[in-house]
Amino acid sequence: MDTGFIGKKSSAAGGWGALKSCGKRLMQSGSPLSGARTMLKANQPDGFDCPGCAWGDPEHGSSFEFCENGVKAVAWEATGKRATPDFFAENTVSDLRRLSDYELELNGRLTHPMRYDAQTDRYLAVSWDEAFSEIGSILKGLDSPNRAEFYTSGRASNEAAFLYQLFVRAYGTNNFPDCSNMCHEASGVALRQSIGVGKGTVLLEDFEKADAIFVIGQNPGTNHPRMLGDLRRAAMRGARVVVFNPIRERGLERFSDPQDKLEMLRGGATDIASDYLQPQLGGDMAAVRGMAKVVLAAEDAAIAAGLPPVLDHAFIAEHCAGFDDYRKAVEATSWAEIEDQSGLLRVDIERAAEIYMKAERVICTWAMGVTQHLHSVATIREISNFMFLRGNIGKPGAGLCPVRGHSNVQGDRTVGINEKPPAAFLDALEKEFGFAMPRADGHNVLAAIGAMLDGSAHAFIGLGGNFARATPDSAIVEKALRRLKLTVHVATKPNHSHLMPGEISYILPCLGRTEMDLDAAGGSQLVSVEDSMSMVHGSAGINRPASPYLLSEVAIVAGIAAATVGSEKVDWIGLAGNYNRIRDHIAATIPGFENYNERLRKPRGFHLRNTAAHREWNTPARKASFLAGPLPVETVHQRAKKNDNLFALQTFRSHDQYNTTVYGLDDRYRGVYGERQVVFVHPDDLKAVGADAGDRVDVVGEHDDGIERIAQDFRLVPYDIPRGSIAGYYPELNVVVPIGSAGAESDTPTSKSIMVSFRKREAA
Ligand SMILES: Nc1nc2c(c(=O)[nH]1)N[C@H]1C(S)=C(S)[C@@H](COP(=O)(O)OP(=O)(O)OC[C@H]3O[C@@H](n4cnc5c(=O)[nH]c(N)nc54)[C@H](O)[C@@H]3O)O[C@H]1N2
Ligand SMILES: Nc1nc2c(c(=O)[nH]1)N[C@H]1C(S)=C(S)[C@@H](COP(=O)(O)OP(=O)(O)OC[C@H]3O[C@@H](n4cnc5c(=O)[nH]c(N)nc54)[C@H](O)[C@@H]3O)O[C@H]1N2
Ligand SMILES: [Mo]
Repeated sequence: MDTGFIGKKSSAAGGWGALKSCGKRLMQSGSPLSGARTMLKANQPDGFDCPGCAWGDPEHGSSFEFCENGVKAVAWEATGKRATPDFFAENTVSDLRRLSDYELELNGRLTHPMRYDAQTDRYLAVSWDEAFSEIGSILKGLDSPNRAEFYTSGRASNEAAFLYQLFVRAYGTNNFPDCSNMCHEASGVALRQSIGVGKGTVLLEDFEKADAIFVIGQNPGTNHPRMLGDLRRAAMRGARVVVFNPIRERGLERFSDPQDKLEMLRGGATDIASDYLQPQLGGDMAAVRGMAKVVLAAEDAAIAAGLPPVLDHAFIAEHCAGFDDYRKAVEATSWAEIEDQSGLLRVDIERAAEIYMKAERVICTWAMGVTQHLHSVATIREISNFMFLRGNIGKPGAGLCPVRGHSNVQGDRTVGINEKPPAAFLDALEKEFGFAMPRADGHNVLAAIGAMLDGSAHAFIGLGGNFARATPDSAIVEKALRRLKLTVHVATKPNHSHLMPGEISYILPCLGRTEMDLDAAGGSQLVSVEDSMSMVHGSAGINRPASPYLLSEVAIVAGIAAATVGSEKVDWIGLAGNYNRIRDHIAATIPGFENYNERLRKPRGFHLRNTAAHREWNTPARKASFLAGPLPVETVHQRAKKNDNLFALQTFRSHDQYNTTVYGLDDRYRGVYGERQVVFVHPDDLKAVGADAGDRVDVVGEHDDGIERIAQDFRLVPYDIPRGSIAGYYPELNVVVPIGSAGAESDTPTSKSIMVSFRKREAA
């Protein structure tokens, strides 16, 4: 579709555009040569884990194993710019608050621990000792440990995260709001119910064997570019790639692999998706149910005609529970419901189902387009049901693959960042460390926000991340943070959460992934991370630290812990001086980490065994469980389409950002340049509301809780998107994402289906 006035879109994802962008980033980093040398160590056995995404690393890596957006992530961290105490002296916090996320982070790396001075409205440099001791004394002074919220962003290493959870539990609470509460929580919840383990079942090698790969609600061209290499190889050997996405994402259509020299020289590109279905927002459960309906009907027809069965009867009989109820639920769902909710035609669903039935081995991947809805858990259960029909789990080339976001978000959960910790894990910690662990469930992200709003929370500690910008209702969360007694942010660069200080507030600057981390004896030491395929491997930085005053995240956690709970029961500082000792504790308390220190040093690390991949089912029924249920009565989109000026809004990522970190103002693959305040709308919807392309509007939240939510001044961009669905960028649109709308069972904010309307702005 010709979208007229917006800029030219790249014709294929990747390719020379991506290489050009890499060069530009390395130049901007201030030291292109050391930047290039840094990139050669990305995701290599002896290098660091790219802080970009959680996609796996191949066994026989190419000489470089990174992508355009990995380069951005690394250049962003390896910048020559510094946000020094002088910078904070020159700018009041109120001044800084007027900067955009992009402008703020452009100031570079933090160099000193900083404490907020309310009198002058400025951050002033302090010593680490002062910082630790004041933070410790405030935490000790709270009347209950449950008054503090301990946030984690998914970049923290296993070592930092394990020490952090140990400290927080020694302090006495399970309040662990975590970025995964806003991310893949629904995947964990649903997969534990369906297959008994909350992680994906495939390895990277399975992508070489699959006959069909279903990619649902995910934009790997931007968010997991190395995955495109695997999809491309699959497409080239004839595997079908079936995409479900309301938007035609460029990377899923055509991709030119910068790692393929011939393709680059010929200026060629490979078609990725063989079939591209554009469902309505929140329509995936209906679409998958539709495919299941086709499969079950084909089974009946095959039996009647005396042909071989379509279902994998041996798998269902030996491994599954609940099949009969599921069959009834599918039969009870009408095509009218399926078509209306999915926004897809029956013939298109049938075509996708044909591909599924012809394939012996199918992988299904998904990300935020599936997990950030009201009925995400039910949708993922439905994906599992569908995959069970033909035994597509626990065999080579087949399986379930939630593609994680942050580079160690999966590992953080594995090592204990969990507001609802399993009893067996707490028992193991008690045995290892000899003191009692808190047993009551703690707060997730939405509960932590609730506690800040009702005044029961008094302190917030953030191990990385940008809580105030990543969470829904950012305007409300900002006020809540500023009412706290203590706010502490461990960070590499200044961000807006730092500018919402509580009564006492600290910014504690830490080493990044790419930087050398020295042990007590002055030797360089390793941390470790777990990718989406449950591979645990080491990561050692190679760059000189951005400032001599930085501490590692592990050392910062240890400093706060020692000042808060004392060192009688745990030798915090000693552990921070030698991460091997932390790993020994992990090995002693968490299954799968036996001989951790030794296995970590193998080239690709080691794999954490996934029970479901071996067809062992830790579900209540001890089987792979078909979990039936009706479709949602009505999705936000179905409600919105009854009224011309109501829309279902999804908030997603541009090609030039890492979550709340904005690298630049372009979104090359979608043809947007130099701005982020845009909303993508179907041309007929523009007509229906009497607007023209390019008009500026306020996006008004229509969640019916009486709260006024307005995102001001967005430009309307006509786009190939289903009618009634619109899209725009996070975090700018988080002011209209309501905290009161959360996924059933996952409690994840519904960032991909928000009811909004447009209000025209007067021409300036
Ligand atoms: N460069 C870069 N890499 C990243 C990140 C980043 O910001 N930048 N973030 C990291 C993190 S934390 C995460 S979680 C991942 C996120 O990776 P993605 O899940 O790819 O992230 P989003 O940009 O939110 O894209 C969601 C995709 O789902 C589609 N979608 C939205 N709603 C629906 C729906 O109802 N149904 C279907 N079928 N599709 C839908 C959107 O059109 C879009 O293509 O990426 C990680 N990697
Ligand atoms: N509307 C809407 N909201 C969303 C989403 C959405 O799709 N739509 N996506 C959600 C998802 S999937 C996620 S994961 C969350 C992300 O939420 P967060 O994890 O809280 O946010 P990030 O933007 O990834 O965090 C960026 C900050 O991390 C710090 N940082 C970077 N590297 C390091 C490091 O090595 N160590 C430390 N200590 N700090 C570091 C930097 O200071 C930077 O400012 O947002 C969620 N919010
Ligand atoms: Mo995420």
